[in-house]
Amino acid sequence: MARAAIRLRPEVAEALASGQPVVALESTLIAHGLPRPENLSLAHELEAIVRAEGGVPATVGMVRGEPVVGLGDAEIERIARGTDVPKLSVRDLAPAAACASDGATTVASTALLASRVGVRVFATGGLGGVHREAHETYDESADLATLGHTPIGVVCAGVKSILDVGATLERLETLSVTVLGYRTRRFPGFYLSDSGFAVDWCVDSPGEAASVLNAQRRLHDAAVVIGNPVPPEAQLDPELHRRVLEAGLAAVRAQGIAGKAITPFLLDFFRAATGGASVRVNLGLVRANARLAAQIARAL
Ligand code: PSU
Ligand code: MN
Repeated sequence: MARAAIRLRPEVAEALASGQPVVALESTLIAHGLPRPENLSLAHELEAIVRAEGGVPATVGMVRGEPVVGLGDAEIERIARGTDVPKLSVRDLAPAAACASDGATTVASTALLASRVGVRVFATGGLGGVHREAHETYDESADLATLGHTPIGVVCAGVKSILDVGATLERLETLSVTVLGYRTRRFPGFYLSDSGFAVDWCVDSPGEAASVLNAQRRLHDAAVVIGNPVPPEAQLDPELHRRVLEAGLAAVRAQGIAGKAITPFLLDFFRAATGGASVRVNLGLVRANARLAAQIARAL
């Protein structure tokens, strides 16, 4: 099947050709998940973290209709500073390409584009998943279905705690997505260290995670989620989290927020309601995930 052209930064293409470690990074987190200007400094910082661990960073996004694995610095800035950069899930890639749009890629579209060109590890914050009112709204992130048929390792702090975590784990099981805890048997809870749910498998080192990725590759084409929890001392206070989430979900209903606007709305609601504490947790966990992803890529 002919595939749409994906542009690689030359350094990324060389690293892939010579088997050097490459780590994909997503851009929706940058464009829609974090306040400005921290979003741009984080985007650069994540690339520096990957380099410090001996890896080559490849931030993924769309520039003037071209899907890119390995945005240049000016392109990262364009996506971080742009005022109406659309959030592109997999189904949005084709229309955005056809109208030469810029765009920020979600976990789903980042994983897909990165895996297509041979990148095997990807770092993000928290996966999308089943929303709490999904029994009425059917709102389930395309992240889940895409990971079910995309062979890549995704280092994350679990799924966003604004979601129905139990239902999301059930869907990941149905979709045959492997879920590992990194040095824990508890599934991480994004802003919280522990989501309240257990995982069946645990790895204790980057080498062990790499062994699972290597074994998975010989078996079938689904993602391996590596859940890397925030340390308990760095998590958001669970009681504060509970209260803010309740208020945030009420605001979603009252203001009629729907579809792909819900996740960015709730993340920003948390920022405002926690006086920025949620942003500090989010920045910290994404940095930790980029570091671990680079260590795993090196161990491959
Ligand atoms: N992780 C974060 N912040 C984010 C996201 C992940 O720390 O903003 C983004 C990812 O791009 C993920 C998206 O794919 O949120 C989920 O959006 P939705 O629920 O609309 O599928
Ligand atoms: Mn959704």
